[in-house]
Amino acid sequence: MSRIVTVGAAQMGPIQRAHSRREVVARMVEMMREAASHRCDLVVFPELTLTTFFPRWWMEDRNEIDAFFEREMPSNETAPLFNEAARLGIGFSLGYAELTPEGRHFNTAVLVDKSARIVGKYRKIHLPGHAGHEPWRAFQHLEKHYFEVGDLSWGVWNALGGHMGMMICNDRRWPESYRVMGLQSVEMILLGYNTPRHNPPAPDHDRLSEFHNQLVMQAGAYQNGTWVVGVAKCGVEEGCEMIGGSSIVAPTGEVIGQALTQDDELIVARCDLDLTKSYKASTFNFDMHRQPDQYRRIVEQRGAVGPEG
Ligand code: ING
Repeated sequence: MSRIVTVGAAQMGPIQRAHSRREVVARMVEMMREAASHRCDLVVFPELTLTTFFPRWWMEDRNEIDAFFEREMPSNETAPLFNEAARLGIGFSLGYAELTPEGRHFNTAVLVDKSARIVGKYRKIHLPGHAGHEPWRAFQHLEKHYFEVGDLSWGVWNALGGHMGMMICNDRRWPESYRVMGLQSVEMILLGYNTPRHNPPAPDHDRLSEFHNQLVMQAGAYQNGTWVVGVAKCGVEEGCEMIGGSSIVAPTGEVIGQALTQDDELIVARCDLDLTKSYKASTFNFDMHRQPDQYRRIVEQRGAVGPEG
């Protein structure tokens, strides 16, 4: 018995500041159609898919900033994607900058079923970078300036044939993100990322960007007995190179599909959700092996405190 979900990881190449949402959505519809030709059940789009990665700039004008946000989803510009998905009978996940009616700003992702209904929402919790303008940097990384910390935790939804969860970009570097969903029996985690190759505070890490990207997704998949689909927005955006390496990772920890370019590229894989079972029943049988009363420090303490106190 197997429960196959055919997944399309829709890696997006660069989106320049001048690119309209209409142009971007047209590219996404094209990839949705290609996914349909491969009989995909589900397409995963990157983080902040609709615009260039604007946290690379310091902005103060409220209107200039809010122009990068979506007030509704779907909107006039994104409706063609929802309509095409419904026509093709394909579910998808989509990352975008959310501006709520109450005026709150989040880095958000939605899970959309095969009839284009939004069945899940996640708001990014681990916001990397910095909150203030730091001109010494080659480019800014101001997610802490533009977004609030997400307030929806990490949910898992029974949709698209299995237990689906979402996280966004920097979340994938933190084991807690995977484990919160692992404790909800997640079978496939959908995530998008925008990862500059250069990390100004730690330039010696730059050469390891792709390795760290793989390492965290493979570890998260194996340690929680789940599929992980990580999808990049990549290439050179406004002079800033972002890594590709979109990957489909099995619960075994093995990468079974990977992008080769830094452009729009669809990676397709047939993912058997029942591959998760042997890990959840043995090595990572949480109920049998975990000792939560020994883990209190993880929840009660934020920063590290050494033995010298
Ligand atoms: N981007 C990066 C990421 O976590 C980053 C930020 C880059 C962190 C390099 C560490 C090293 O992939 C986003 N958008 O979170």
